[in-house]
Amino acid sequence: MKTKNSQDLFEKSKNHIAGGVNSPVRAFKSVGGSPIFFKKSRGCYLYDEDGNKYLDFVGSWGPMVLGHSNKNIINAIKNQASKGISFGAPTKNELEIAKIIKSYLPSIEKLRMVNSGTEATMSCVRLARGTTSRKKIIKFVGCYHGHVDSLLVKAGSGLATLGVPDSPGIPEELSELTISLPYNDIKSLDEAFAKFSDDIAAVIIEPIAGNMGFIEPEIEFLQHLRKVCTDNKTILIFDEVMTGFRVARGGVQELFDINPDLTALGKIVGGGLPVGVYGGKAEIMNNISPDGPVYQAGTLSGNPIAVSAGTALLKQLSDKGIYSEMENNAKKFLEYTKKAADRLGIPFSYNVRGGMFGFFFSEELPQNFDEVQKTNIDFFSKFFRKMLEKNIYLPPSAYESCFISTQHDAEKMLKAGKIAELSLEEIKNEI
Ligand code: KE4
Repeated sequence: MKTKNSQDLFEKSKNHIAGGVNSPVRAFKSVGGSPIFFKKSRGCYLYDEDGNKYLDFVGSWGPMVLGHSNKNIINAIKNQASKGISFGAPTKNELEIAKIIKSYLPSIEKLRMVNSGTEATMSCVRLARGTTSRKKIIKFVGCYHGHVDSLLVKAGSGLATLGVPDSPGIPEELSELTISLPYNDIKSLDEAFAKFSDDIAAVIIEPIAGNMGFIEPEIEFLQHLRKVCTDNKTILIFDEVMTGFRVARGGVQELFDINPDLTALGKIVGGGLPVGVYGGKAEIMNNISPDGPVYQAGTLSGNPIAVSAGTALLKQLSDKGIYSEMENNAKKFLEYTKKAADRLGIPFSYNVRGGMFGFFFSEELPQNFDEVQKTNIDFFSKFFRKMLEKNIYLPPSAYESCFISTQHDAEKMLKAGKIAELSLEEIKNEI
């Protein structure tokens, strides 16, 4: 496959943009090779600068749940742009999208729009601390909530110990306020609450984890988490930036019927434009300025064009049947690939919910980050590169999840399974 133009663009970009990319995962560092520069997209396909066409399993990391270049979203963007780009003042567009979001996620009584998932989770953390006058936060190892200082924290040495920075530039004094626990582990959660209960402002979790590969929680773990937060007056934050409108229209909270106190949203809610949202119980959200003392603001928050794109997308989710259809289509790819892997003696496990799925080169599905690290990460990189050569664009990291759209029909997904079989046959001796 010719990718010379992409390679040249990457070399040039590295002289002007940090790492040559505007977000680290795009640089292909964990899978090797040079990143692909795209110039066009349509439906379930991406087109690169060398004229190659790819079946897209990344979907801009989630937003493209209706496929690329959805005509209603493009028309909404054009229509709003012709009237005005940004006013820095309230618009009725923001009222309209707020009502739609609340109708899809009824645990959200009041919300605030921001410009990214990171801003949404960062605001949830500050609001939780401001509301409870407590300082500590619990998160889970392998969950990613954006590049928020308080949440870029590695687990401490033992279980339920104070966190340590996961990046230079974050003071230990701040990281020590975050406790990072193993996902799906009720025992360490109870230990942390026993140790710090009266100072835990919030627990933040990806209610289905998508940033350590696709890891589903045990329902008992999530139910216990809800109970222990209620009992300790700790605010439960569901980070549904990835899972909102993705695994089900109402996210994981609809899927498992468990309501958080606050929810962070992003990705799909902006229709591909920069939008984040946080919201939840009115009694908590009323603490946000200007009505309350907890400060949060944003020049372009609720931007009319971004909100119009998000509204146009959300309005097309009226038929919840698209989620079971996407799940069934994803299974066409996954089951075919699993059968091929079994025939070739390659350990392969997978999981899927709605339009989101993940797979691991391991016999059993991992239940937490430590188990993910024991899967064959190196073989994933080989599989990624082989699939890319055959025009299938997987997420360039074993620690990500795959996202499909309503445009990824059964025929295309079955064809992708056959390409995966060919790919596995060509690299089976490298396992
Ligand atoms: P953004 O600030 O990137 O809009 O959202 C941060 C975020 C928050 N919460 C969850 C659960 C997320 O998955 C994300 C961002 N996801 C990554 C993909 N794993 C975005 C891709 C990237 O960082 O380039």
